[in-house]
Amino acid sequence: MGGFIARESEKFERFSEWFDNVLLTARIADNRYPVKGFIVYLENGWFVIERVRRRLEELLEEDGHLPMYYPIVATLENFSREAEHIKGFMGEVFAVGKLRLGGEDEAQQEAPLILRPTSETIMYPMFALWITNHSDLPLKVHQSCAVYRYETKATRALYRVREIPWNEGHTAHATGEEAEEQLKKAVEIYRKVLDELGIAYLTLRRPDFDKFAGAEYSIAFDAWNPDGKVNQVATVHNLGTNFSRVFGIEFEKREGGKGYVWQLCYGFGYSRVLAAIIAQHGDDLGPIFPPWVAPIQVVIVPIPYKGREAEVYGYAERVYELLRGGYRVKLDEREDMTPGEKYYYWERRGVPLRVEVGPRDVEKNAVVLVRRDTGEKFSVPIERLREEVARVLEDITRSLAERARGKLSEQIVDVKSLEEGARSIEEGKICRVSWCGREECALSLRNSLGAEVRGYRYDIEERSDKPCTVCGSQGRTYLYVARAF
Ligand code: PR8
Repeated sequence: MGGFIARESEKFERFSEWFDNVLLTARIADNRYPVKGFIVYLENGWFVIERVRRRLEELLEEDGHLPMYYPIVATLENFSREAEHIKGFMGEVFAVGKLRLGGEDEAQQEAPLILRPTSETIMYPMFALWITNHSDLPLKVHQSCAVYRYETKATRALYRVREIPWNEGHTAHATGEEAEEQLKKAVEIYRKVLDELGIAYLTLRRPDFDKFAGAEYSIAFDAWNPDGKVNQVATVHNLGTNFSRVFGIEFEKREGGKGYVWQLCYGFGYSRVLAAIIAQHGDDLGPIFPPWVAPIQVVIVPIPYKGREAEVYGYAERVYELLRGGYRVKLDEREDMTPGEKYYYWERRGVPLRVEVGPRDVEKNAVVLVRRDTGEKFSVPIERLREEVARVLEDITRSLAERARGKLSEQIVDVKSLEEGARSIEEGKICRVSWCGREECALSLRNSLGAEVRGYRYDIEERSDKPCTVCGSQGRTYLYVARAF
């Protein structure tokens, strides 16, 4: 039986309204909390984040990262030790201290603490205590927590928040080469999770003027968004010995003598990944959750005809029992709603698969499966139910990913001139621009196109044989330029 092509014009034409609406109706998040940049994660949004968190942590731990938890506060003194780091973050730090009550002696006030905007300066003094010998290396730790940034750019639910739920990984190595090897593994782990979610993204090496504060260089995952603004969902930074020198993380080398450790840090933004899932896979009805993270994977809707209610409900129970052990399944037996209202209700909550059971299905010993992503409907004999559900859910995962990748390549355009680039940015495109490799040309692109230079490809080597779009000299590679959240 046929289906329909999912309609998704809303998110491309009116992204903000569409997104805000979806967050509430699908019970993902509520943005009305009265402190700017802080939101409430509702049951479905938090469920998805939890699933993603567990998968990411599993992969990190398989790779030898130790789970730890560090304090949420640091002294200003520690935070200020790495010069570039503090320069990059100082404008975004929340300070905390004892609430001053009337009449209290001001002289007794302690120096304010800072709320972690990221944890390098909290973890690394401890690393210095733990690492003394080459046998203590590598050290790899991770934690899922929230960090706090007093963002000055416009805040936006999930995309740019001031309380940021993330996972951060931090590693220390004996040599620069070992750190480089680990960097590739970290990129691989992030790629795996994003790929399993069917999110389509570019893996870019950021230009030097946009690297993480205190890093040698930064790799970023930029996911596409329907409005054309890219969404940086994760980053991996090579810190070199910049932090180990100021925090004194020194060790006895195997070959004798002392050395500073080589470090990496990487962060995976859970709220932005959730935003990417919603924005890339969703349609006019709402979100479509990839089955492995969906709060409800299968919903069963009975279609009770007059006089045959007991028969249909009994059969629906049987279907429920068959699926219950293997899936997150919901049997919707509400009596005050029609089947049609129930379809709409669960579609808007992103449930990837619906099972319909009516009197005819009871007679045939079958059920009807309906895919949320394509609307495709088909009848399945009950004895093949479990394997068909598995097959269809897998196919939904695959097809969401494929569709998202297709959109990414549609969004990227090759531009030959600055005027064409500026126009394309206005149309919500990601521009690919031939570049000579000089920083001043990259900076000039930012101004001419009115967008951000996101960097060049890290996953593949892209050689340009065209002239640099800015200065006309021989191009070396391509830069990706886009607006960003
Ligand atoms: C680091 N240190 O800090 P990063 N709203 C939502 N997500 C955000 C926001 C925000 N305001 N700011 C950042 N993120 C390094 C690596 C330890 C971990 C998310 O790196 O500053 C983004 O997905 O690049 C970003 O890629 C990630 O946190 C890491 O932040």
